[in-house]
Amino acid sequence: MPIAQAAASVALQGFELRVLHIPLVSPFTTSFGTETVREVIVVRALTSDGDGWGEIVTQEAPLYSSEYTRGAWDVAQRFLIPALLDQGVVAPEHVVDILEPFIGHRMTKAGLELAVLDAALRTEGRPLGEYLGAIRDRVPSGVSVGIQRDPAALVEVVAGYLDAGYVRIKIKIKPGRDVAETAAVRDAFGTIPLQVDANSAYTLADIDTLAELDRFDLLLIEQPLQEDDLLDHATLAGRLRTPVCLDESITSAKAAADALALGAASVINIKAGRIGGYLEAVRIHDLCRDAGVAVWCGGMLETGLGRAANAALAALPGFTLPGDVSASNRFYARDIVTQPAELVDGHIAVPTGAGLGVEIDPVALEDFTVERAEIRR
Ligand code: NPG
Repeated sequence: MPIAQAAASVALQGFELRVLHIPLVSPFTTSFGTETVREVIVVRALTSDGDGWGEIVTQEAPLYSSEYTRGAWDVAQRFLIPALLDQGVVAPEHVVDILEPFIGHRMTKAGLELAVLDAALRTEGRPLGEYLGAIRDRVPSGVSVGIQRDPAALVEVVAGYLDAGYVRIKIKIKPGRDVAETAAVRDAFGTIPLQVDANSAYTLADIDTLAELDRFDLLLIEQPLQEDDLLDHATLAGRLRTPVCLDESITSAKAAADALALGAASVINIKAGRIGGYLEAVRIHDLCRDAGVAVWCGGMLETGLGRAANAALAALPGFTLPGDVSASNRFYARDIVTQPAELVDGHIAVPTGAGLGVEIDPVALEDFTVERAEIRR
């Protein structure tokens, strides 16, 4: 179901970029490191009809992928924003074509596209969910749980999220912190919907360990091997009963089609940042739906801006598994929007207002800003 009706064009006057440092409520540990503060770039598109907001989900260091905040900060100001401002009047659907000559930098492109899209949809009074093709007004909410001190501590943290109402648990794993952790959660909570995420931490030499996870009836194992290990993922998928889901490897709709054709994955995690925007996300959704492949919406510790957009995306019909679309307070004591996402009955509401459907809290935005730049036509 491609975008039914294109959005209005906007007359771009400039962009404001801000690097924010937002403290996390608790440290978040993955196979590639521990975060205690979320560093993120907030984008404001300045147009003749009003502002639009987006977010660039890079992290401080290139540990999840090759992108990182200072690289995004540079490429946005040096190349991507000037290319958009050169055009003057821009339709959101053309942002990707205008930026296409610049290789990679998908998270930065996604943040810029979202800001232009938000500005256009706000002008029209049209909600993002409606524009993308959402069919639900709320989405089931899963939570991603970082690596803890030991299995007992993990069980305690998971218990808290289950009490809060999260409908699916994902635990982060890495070599040596996998089978015992998964067993502890299964033993403690029985048949809850459970999946694991390795963030590329294994190789095919670990196949026997990964096969041990088969006995836990997981929904899926996410990104066990490296980003460019498509063939190895296909080999692994042939040896596991647990469905293999790809995240880091899926950098575009083309990459998704290739992964499916190779048998490297049977489930796809869709993150708009990783693939260059919400419009590319719809393309992956559509091709997976046509192929009968389940997708779910990943998360990148988004602020209330990206969280609102993710809820809208996850409301499309092909998102048949709960996503990492959790409440704002899973990560933040204070968000930068006035209506942070809340968990109600295990779900997150899809915003109904125009564009992203959330408003910036200007005081919070200012308080978290560590650097600001403005680029005008
Ligand atoms: O709920 O926003 C969330 C976080 C979900 O675990 C999560 N994200 O590998 O999927 C991931 C991981 C991540 C977060 C990766 C930030 C990179 C940056």
